[in-house]
Amino acid sequence: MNAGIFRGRPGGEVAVIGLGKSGRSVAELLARDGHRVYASDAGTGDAARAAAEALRALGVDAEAGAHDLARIAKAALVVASPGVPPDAPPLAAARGANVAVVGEIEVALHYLPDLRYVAVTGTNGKTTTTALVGHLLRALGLDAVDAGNIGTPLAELALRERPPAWAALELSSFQLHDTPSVAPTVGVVTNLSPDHLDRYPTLEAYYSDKARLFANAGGGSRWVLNADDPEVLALHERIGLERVAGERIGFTTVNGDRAPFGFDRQSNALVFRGDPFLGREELPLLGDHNVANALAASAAVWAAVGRTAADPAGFWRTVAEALRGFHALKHRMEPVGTYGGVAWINDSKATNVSSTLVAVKGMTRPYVLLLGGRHKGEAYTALAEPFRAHGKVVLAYGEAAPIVEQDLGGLVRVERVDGDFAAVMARARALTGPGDAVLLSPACSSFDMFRNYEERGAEFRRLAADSTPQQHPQETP
Ligand code: UMA
Repeated sequence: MNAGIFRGRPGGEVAVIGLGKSGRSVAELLARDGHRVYASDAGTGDAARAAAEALRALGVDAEAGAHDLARIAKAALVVASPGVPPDAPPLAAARGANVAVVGEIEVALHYLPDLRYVAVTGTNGKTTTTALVGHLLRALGLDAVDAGNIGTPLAELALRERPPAWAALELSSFQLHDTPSVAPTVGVVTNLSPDHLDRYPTLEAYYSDKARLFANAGGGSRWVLNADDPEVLALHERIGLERVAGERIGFTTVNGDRAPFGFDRQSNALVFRGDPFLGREELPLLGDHNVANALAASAAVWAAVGRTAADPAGFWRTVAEALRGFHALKHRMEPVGTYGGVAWINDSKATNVSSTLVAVKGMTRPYVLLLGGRHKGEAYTALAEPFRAHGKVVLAYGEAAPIVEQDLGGLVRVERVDGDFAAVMARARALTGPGDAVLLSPACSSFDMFRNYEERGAEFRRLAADSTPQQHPQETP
């Protein structure tokens, strides 16, 4: 039995809070190692019940529909799922009883002592950057898997008979909050802007969690940082560090003098120390933000393995070839089809205002913007000016509709749709014609209408196609 994570209270029970993906994997991992595990989820739905049943079959004492707070207060260790807010009753009970609380990633890292990993955090672009890093590592011949916030819990890798040697690990601020041992081979910060203000009391608190990436920086650490973002460059100060130990490697899309990895607009190429390694038009991703993501990922794999490559020219050839073959991810500016001349674009992953800003700035044809869902605390006003360039109408929907209307109503044309998501889609269809687009880039979470952003994106895709069954999707321009 592996007792190291128990910080002086070995022998007791481990309480796992939440039976989503991470809770399920980590409960299984701990039980397999011989620990007594009590896993609970407040949810009463089918998913929570099924998860509890599956875990019971593995010897975990699992329950759906309630948390036994007294039992949690007596645990040796509490493992929190990232979606459980710190002030939720089970975590408050643990803290009140001085029980250590860690996240699933912390436990998984403990069981993966030999894992080398590139940890990617930031407000936007971290999923695409993580996918790019994993794709590049594999192209370079390494045994690498994408994990963390991108979708596969790290604990799931620890459960494998043969865990991978490398991981491209996306870390959200929620995950960083509870991962005191984080010590990546290479750490990446893509950019920073306000997000999750529904969960964090202040922006400072959100940035401080991001800064925990640097908590165990040492002489051998390597940090890939967005040199165009002053918040990123000063992030370490949020946890009281004057400087971060290790090497800092910058990337820039603005000014090549700032950093070794850059976008040279004159030659329209991605460059390393002035030498081009990929033409911009060869990167099959839209928007400058994706140039930044590709630079960040290239810098990360250079820092991880490229700098010591026996054949540097071969390294850059492989990186370029892999970048050329990368495909856009689902729910991120994903064209789902053109029906009756209207292009439908799924950017359901845009769950904050800065992410929607990126999408709006990337639009080049007239469009209707679907904006709404569960409000996360940010104002929507910043969207007005870029929206005016090509936007026709903002359709405000879901719980956030009145706030969207209030913020944008006087600035651009806003229409409120009070019905369900099908009603929103029907209204978008009525307002568009050949040559137009419908953009779902909601700047809100999906939880008022859907289980998650993936379900929202899938419904968008389905309804877009469903509306015009007589027509077939064509390539989106
Ligand atoms: N719950 C309780 N008690 C509470 C509160 C919640 O039992 O008091 C339960 C809920 O009923 C639910 C579970 O806890 O069943 C919540 O689990 P979770 O939301 O942590 O879900 P997982 O399936 O474990 O997914 C998590 C990440 N989710 C969140 O951070 C919200 C996934 O990121 C991640 O892919 C997965 O772990 C694997 O690492 C998703 C996400 O939305 C994509 N991330 C946010 C984002 O990108 O903005 C941060």
